[in-house]
Amino acid sequence: METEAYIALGSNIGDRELNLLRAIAEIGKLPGCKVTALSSFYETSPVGSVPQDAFYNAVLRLSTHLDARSLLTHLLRIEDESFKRIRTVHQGPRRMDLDLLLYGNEIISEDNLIVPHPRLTERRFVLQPLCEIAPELLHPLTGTKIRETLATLASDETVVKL
Ligand code: PH2
Ligand code: MG
Ligand code: MG
Repeated sequence: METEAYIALGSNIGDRELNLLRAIAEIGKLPGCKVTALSSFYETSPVGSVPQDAFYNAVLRLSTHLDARSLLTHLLRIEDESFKRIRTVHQGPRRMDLDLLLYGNEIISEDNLIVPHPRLTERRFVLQPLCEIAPELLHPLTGTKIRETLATLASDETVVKL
């Protein structure tokens, strides 16, 4: 069965644009996967308690035959192998962060696999690119459209379309 999944990409170390482009290419090569939509790239102010450089963020839609757990395993492998991610500072700087935002309408709550992504509705750096490619998409838990969630979001993040 084919499922539409949404993945958030983020990078704030090295050549951020090139990192995003490489990650998109890698995701598109995963078995049984096809990238069917891609947002613009955005430069975004860092969110959270760790002081760090600005990010490039984007969101893509993937049509996939992989189940959610296998897809997540592949995403973490790309972070580790292709971008040599070292997990030191929690929520700290990284060459590539790949987060599974949505997997069809599924609601999953397992170790290291929570879908929809719990912070999806709070972060402009995710909602804005997601809204660009899926404004009418309904959040599986709240039933709210992405564009409505974005319109009512109170957040002082700077998110600039590149
Ligand atoms: N990722 C984080 C923490 N803070 N801020 C921005 N702007 N973009 C991110 O991708 C991001 C962040 C941890 O995953
Ligand atoms: Mg993240
Ligand atoms: Mg992550």
